[in-house]
Amino acid sequence: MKREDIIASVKQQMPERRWTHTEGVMETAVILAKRYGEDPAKAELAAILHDVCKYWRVDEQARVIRENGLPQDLLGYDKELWHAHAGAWVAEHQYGVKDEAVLDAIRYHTSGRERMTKLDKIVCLADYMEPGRDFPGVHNIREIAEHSLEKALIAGFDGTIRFLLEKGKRIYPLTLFARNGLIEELE
Ligand code: DGI
Ligand code: FE
Ligand code: FE
Ligand code: FE
Repeated sequence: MKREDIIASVKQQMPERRWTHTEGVMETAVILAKRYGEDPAKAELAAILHDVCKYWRVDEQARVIRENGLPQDLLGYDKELWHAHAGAWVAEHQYGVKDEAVLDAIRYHTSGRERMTKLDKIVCLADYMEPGRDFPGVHNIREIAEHSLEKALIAGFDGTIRFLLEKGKRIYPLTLFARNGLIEELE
């Protein structure tokens, strides 16, 4: 599917404020791609589709995971994790995205994963720091992102892990692997 058609279709599946977020992620992902030497077109395509399933009913998201052999363990963790994996499946099968690197960046944009690719890092970080985000610590993440993709993303995951601890929620193991992997890369 063409870029414009994908945009029109994705936009229609979410409330206006979520589309504004998506535009922020697109813009930020392109800036980060140029800054860190990744393909801006891939970063933008992953950004366009990263939250495509975010406003689907949760039972629909769960169905995509159940019926297509996606990791079933996700269903035992927070529902917020589901839209990323379901979204990658939808990007491939409903929007015809073939590029595995783009699909991975969508798939792991929430949890992260061990040994994240540069594209994974860019999309996940853009999601944390796009201009519309306003949570304690976001300014710090934007500043760190001027010089280190890894350090900025660690700061992002640290915030998410703290949030999950405070809420008494489970942490999906990939998030811990992602953070460990990023720290290892800096050593
Ligand atoms: O979809 P967005 O709101 O743009 O952002 P996202 O896809 O990064 O989702 C973030 C939410 O996911 C955040 O509120 C925390 C929640 N979450 C629940 N369990 C986990 C988790 N995030 C991570 N990284 N790891 C988890 O185990
Ligand atoms: Fe998301
Ligand atoms: Fe995220
Ligand atoms: Fe998002």
